[in-house]
Amino acid sequence: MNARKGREAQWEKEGYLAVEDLLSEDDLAKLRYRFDDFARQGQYLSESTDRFKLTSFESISDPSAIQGNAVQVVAEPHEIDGQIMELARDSRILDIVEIALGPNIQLYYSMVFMKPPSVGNNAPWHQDFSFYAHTRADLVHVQIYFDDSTVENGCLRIVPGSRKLGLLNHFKDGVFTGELQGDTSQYDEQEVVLPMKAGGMVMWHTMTLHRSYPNKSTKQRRALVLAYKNPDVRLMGGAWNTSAEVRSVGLMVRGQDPTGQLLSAH
Ligand SMILES: O=C(O)CCC(=O)C(=O)O
Repeated sequence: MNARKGREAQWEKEGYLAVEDLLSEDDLAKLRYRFDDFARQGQYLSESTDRFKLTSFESISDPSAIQGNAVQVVAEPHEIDGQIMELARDSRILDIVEIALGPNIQLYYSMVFMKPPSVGNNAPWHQDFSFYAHTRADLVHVQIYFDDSTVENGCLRIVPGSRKLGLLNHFKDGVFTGELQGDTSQYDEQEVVLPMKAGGMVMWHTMTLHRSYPNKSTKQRRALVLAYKNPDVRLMGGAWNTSAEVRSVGLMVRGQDPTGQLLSAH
């Protein structure tokens, strides 16, 4: 089986792909500088903005840890940085995304995701689709690592094949929690731990169950997250089968939008 066929088979069966050595050391160096810049800009903010999501780390007792606010998320960095925009359109990434979505690919959103040393965030089991229901689950998330992502600094953990479970319950007492509810022990047992070297990428299906632990190491873990979708998949909202439904949102990065929605007037 050639590499592409092997990846297609793994994607179909397991709902994730891990690709090492996607970016070169040069690619990484250019963007690490930019990530440092984002972290510095965050130091001047006293509260989160639409662009910078700060997390307060004051309660952490480890004296070597960051104290006070630190940037955890930079939203839509491709809008403010040409190199990140270029990366979102990079054929090395899109060739992998094409395995999941086919030839027409839309960038849905982007995010710089930082896990500072000793404090980075805990993400319990969840399916990304629970955050943004669409008319079909033809969406993927890509994480590109700018530092080694290790067991110690809170690497990604996924449940292979879980995309086929459909959407599971993330509600408690009628309120959305962003976290899988109920007994999760069967998923704990099935999880695959995915440490990756800087320059590698993981792609997972929007229904694939995943989680990560906080960063317990002294090393930061920075990643660029790119969410892509098939352009004929529509965000649910309004009347789903009429022209009044919510319009497709995003930037075409490969192929065409067969629905014409991005150009249509309604
Ligand atoms: O990489 C992580 O630590 C968690 C990422 C995650 O859960 C997500 O992007 O949905």
